[in-house]
Amino acid sequence: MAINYSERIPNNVDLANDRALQRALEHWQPRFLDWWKEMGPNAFSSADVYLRTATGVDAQGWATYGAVKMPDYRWGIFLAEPVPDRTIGFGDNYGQPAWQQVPGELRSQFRRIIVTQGDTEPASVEQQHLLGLTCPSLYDLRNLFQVNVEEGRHLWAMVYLLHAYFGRDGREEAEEMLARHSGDADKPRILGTFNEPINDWLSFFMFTYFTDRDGKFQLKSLAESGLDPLARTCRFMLTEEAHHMFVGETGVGRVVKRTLEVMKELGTDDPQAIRRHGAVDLPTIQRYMNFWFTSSLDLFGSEVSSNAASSFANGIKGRPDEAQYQDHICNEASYELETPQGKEAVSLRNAMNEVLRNAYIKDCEIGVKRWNMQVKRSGFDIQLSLSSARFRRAIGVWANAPSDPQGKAIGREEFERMMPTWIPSDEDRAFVMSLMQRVEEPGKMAGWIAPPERGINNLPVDYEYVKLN
Ligand code: BYC
Repeated sequence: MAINYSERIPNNVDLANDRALQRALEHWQPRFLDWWKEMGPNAFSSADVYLRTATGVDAQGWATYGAVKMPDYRWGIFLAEPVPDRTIGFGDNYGQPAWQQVPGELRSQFRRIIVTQGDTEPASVEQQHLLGLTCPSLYDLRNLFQVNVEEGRHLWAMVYLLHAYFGRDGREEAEEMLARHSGDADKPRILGTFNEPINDWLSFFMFTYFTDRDGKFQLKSLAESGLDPLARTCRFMLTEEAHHMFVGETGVGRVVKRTLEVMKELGTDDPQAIRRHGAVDLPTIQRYMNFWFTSSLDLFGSEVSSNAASSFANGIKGRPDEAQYQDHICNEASYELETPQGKEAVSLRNAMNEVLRNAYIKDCEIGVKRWNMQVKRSGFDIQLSLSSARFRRAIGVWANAPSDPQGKAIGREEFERMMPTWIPSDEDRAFVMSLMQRVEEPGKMAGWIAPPERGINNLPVDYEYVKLN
């Protein structure tokens, strides 16, 4: 299924044959570009960036590489190939043909979920708006921009659905996507994490490790949706998303590696000595992990959610890899939930957010294990870890239950007093910021991060991935 690049909006949805939709999207396109120029990585508009662009949605076509100036990147609409005779895989409509249009009675629920998903995409570009100015290498700069243009494309994916299936309401929502802004006091982004500043690269790597991974799980559950165009859009988005998490996992891994080199060289794990040597001590890395992991846990919503139950029942949002389960209806099963008041059995449908969150936590553990292997191989007796899912929660049953990072209940006063030792303090942030100096010589790395093991698309690490012009 080739993508038609001769049109103003590249697409594989036969846009040329739906003139009204095409006109509506062509009307939105210049607004998107204005937003990109204002809120995107605008200091680098004239740079040539070695980017991958999709030219097809199959294995051969979706990763074509070449030098592109970001404002000329071809944002478009790409859906994965349809599955012939696809049926709905879960909920009360199990086994019925997947929908090609939105059922009238589910319209507002679908719209709400598509808007929430869509809102995160431009939010992340806004959060990362200034990061390029302090890149640790051209390799990293290119990865940042790859992530940014693809988040822009993921916004296109959701805006296409809003325009194509939700009429005037959808068009209004598409406008609002560009009117809310990350961290804006009056019109913030919808979900908490997407209003947190990302001013330094350690935060960027944590965000791409922890928060993009929430994206993976949310997209996987929407890829199961009974609404076929939504499912196909999300399936294609997931191919792009994998690179974002790679950037996070290898990014944190390279920071850890450099720290271990400094620890070996100095023969100490003293944080101040390591900092004086220009690397990030492991306890600081742990605090950054605590911050972004706990914030991302909130993105799954409340443990008990009637919204989640009705999304599942109605065939709107399934579980990641729904085929792995025996029971796709879940109207009788229950789920044992831990709450501050003790164990509580709730209906499985009501606990769907928690099912997703637990799958996410397991996935987060994989990278942490890899980082810890590096520490162990270096001969140090320190381990990084994920905090408890009860810690520092703002959404759900644990929201007003102060605990330490291990999940042990503590008093509010102790919780507040200890917080600067559990998540980055102002001093930690100032120190990490002080390391953020731009390195722009091909192949050179900032002193706080190790080089990557290999370059992009079989090119050497010292390739000039961004020509700054
Ligand atoms: N912050 O019934 P509940 C990604 C709201 S990341 C603020 O528990 P529900 C990406 C909730 O909206 C993936 N508010 O919620 C990553 C609701 O408000 P309303 C993003 C929150 O509906 C990196 C109220 O609390 N995709 O793609 O069961 C870079 C009651 O909550 C938060 C999606 O999220 C929060 N953290 O589930 C770029 C998928 N959490 O409506 C991109 C679409 C909850 O009552 N969204 N609230 O005013 C959903 O599936 C669901 O909306 C949620 C929440 C999972 C978010």
